Amino acid sequence: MLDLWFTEKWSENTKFSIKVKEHLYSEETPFQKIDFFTSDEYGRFFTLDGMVMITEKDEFIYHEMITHVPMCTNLNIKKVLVIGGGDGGTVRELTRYNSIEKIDMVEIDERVVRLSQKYLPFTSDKLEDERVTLIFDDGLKFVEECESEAYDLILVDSTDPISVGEGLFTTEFYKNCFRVLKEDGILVNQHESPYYERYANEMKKAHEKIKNIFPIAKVYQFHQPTYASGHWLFGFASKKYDPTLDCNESAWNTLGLETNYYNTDIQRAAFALPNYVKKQLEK
Ligand code: AG3
Repeated sequence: MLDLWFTEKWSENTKFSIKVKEHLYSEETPFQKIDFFTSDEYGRFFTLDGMVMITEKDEFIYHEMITHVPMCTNLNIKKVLVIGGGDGGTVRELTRYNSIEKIDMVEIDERVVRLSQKYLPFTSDKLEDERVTLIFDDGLKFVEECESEAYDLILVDSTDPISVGEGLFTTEFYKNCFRVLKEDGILVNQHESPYYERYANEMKKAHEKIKNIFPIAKVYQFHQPTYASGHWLFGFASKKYDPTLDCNESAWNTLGLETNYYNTDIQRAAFALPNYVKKQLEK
């Protein structure tokens, strides 16, 4: 039998491939193309418009890093807004905090959620938690219509700024996030990658916009083997708390949450950036 490979173009001259055991399902929604696969190396994985969103083997890295960094910075976070995140992995990590009272998840494409509930139980199994409300709507429109100071934390778990993710990388969106956050609110957003030019350009543009709106605007890194170059970033924007100075390391550690990537040494270290990344962000 012929080998079946999933291949994603990382740059004009670079491709990344995963050997596929089975192509489980494929669907074109009004928003995007969704595919689910199984593989020996990465377990189950799913793609949007041909780009890897999560794999069973490495999703813990992304979901722990988007969640625990802001939570350790402010352990009093009670109301959280997740934008995107249809696979449920970000919500899963949030539900581990008993102190969180309310999680609203705004996902534009209901099919991503329903199909993740079917094919990706390891990320979607906490979407049923009673604190979670699912809203199927455009995140840009949602924050525009949302009342001011409604949330302590906003997590933007988006795709790239092409197609459906585009509005979530605009000044208008970031300004509304600022307004919708309480006076000590935090925004963490999917911030692309510094390595290949196409992604680095998006990283620079996003940071430029965010730092003009939030008094504290930083970028932190993590290793995501299945995203272009494996070197990926989140943005940390905040009205009051600095994630390297105000983090509650000992309090977070007494919660006893078991994690596979995140720890409180990484909380500080992730904000230490290589020179070539710093230079790009300063420009
Ligand atoms: N969110 C997508 C991150 C960006 C991936 N980009 C790419 N592969 N080109 C992941 C969703 C996890 N809940």
